[in-house]
Amino acid sequence: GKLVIATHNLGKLAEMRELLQHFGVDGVSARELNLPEPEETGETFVANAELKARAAAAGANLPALADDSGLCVEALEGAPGIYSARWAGPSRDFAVARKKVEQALLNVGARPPFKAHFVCILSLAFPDGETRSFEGKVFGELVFPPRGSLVFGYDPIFLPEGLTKTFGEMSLEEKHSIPSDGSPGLSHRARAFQAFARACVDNT
Ligand code: ITT
Repeated sequence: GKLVIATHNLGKLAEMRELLQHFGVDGVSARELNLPEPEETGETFVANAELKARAAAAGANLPALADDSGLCVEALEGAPGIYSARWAGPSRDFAVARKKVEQALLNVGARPPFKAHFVCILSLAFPDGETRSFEGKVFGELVFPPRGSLVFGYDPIFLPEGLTKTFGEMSLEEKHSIPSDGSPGLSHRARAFQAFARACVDNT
């Protein structure tokens, strides 16, 4: 069977494709199918992930997997949170978004360590509307100036707890490794995929 990867974000698409390969699943993206991008009107990660998954499943008449994710900064009371993509403006310039986070921290007089976490909600929806969601989180701190050449979103400013490299300095394999002994993977997205995989196994 085919699965729609319900995202229009190319950085995310690359990561979701790679993570799905761990489970031998291939997907076709919402972009490739020319599915319209639904407006993210939800007030939570779960609401937005479910809205995107349901729209794609209905549009393609296939199961669809959506990801709603974002960066939550403690000193900013969880911002940018569900607005993480929108902080990059209509042209989706994340150099601008990263600067905005730094400026916002200055504005509130925050001092390092700038504690933050990434959240990823994965929602799987079926054409009949049935939907299931899974969560992954990773905690760490923000560093300025940004570090690394992999410049997907907020990766160059996020240093995961206990490590010395930012997500921007890691290869995709490092960021997404899913240990075979069942211990948690590194990224929020890897962890959400692990929760997803566990639920599939429990159901068989
Ligand atoms: P779709 O809705 O089409 O999937 P989007 O970019 O609008 O794409 P979101 O609303 O979920 O997706 O926005 C989440 C933003 O958070 C995303 O644009 C990234 O910039 C950022 N983000 C999420 N996961 C990230 C990661 O692993 N590394 C860096 N930034 C990330």
